Amino acid sequence: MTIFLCYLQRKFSVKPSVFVTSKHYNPGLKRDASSVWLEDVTKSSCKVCMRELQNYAGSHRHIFVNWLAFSDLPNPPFSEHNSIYFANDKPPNSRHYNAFCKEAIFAKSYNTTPHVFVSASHSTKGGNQSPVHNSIAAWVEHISRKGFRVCVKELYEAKYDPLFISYIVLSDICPDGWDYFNGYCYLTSSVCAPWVTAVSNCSAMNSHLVTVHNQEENVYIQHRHNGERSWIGLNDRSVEGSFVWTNKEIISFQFWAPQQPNNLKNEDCVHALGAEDGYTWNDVSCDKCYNYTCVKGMF
Ligand SMILES: [Ca+2]
Ligand SMILES: [Ca+2]
Ligand SMILES: [Ca+2]
Repeated sequence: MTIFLCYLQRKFSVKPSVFVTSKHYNPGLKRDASSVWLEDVTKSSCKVCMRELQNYAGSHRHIFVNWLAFSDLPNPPFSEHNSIYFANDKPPNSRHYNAFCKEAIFAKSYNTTPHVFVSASHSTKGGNQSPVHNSIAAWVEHISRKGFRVCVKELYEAKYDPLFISYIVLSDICPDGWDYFNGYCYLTSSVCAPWVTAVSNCSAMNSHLVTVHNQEENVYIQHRHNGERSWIGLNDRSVEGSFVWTNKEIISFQFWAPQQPNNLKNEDCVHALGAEDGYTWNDVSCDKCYNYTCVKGMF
């Protein structure tokens, strides 16, 4: 029985979600088997417990525990998290091979089956057993696009305490065909279109013609067009000389080419010029045909 204390680096304002895995740095030991779980998670600390499941075969060194604690969901990469209460007040069902199992429904709908991670969290309060009596194993069965089944088993003693299983869901961050960059999903057109068509094509896909927040995004978007010119969401169609983004965001970043915008013969839409022109922008006629990139928030 090993207990690690995980001292959280800061005190959380609420009890965090904690996930643990163990890693044995001596590969190829055929008899290795262990269960890993959490005890007494609080706002500032927790205990990670591990039990060796096989007969004692010498002292096992070089076991490392990786743990992750958070209160706000880090998205990406995770799309949702929650915890499931297991009262465990009756003996487990033999139909479930003496495990306790529950069905969980995802809060979101997924286009493809996501990945699910679980960790069991036990408390020693309220007459529950102390860690030395426990060996709690939790696992996932039958993941679908709608939900999953999660099971838990006490491997060491016949007493079953209440506990929580925390879970975290990892899914594709962007829809099929869209690429992730720095918090957004991007799709680049395969054919050119006039600016207004580009705007409506993006909006038909629940996205908008790109808004450029900074130089990093400016370069990224233009690289998607292999150095060719491409539409961006900036325009002065409503009020001459007053440039706005199609999604109405107010952004201080602009990257005009020298002497631009010049509104030559009433140019009201903006394209990016590509690497050869230092990723700068120019106002042109909205009727010109350029490829474009749409952007949307993550799944
Ligand atoms: Ca004008
Ligand atoms: Ca203009
Ligand atoms: Ca111009």
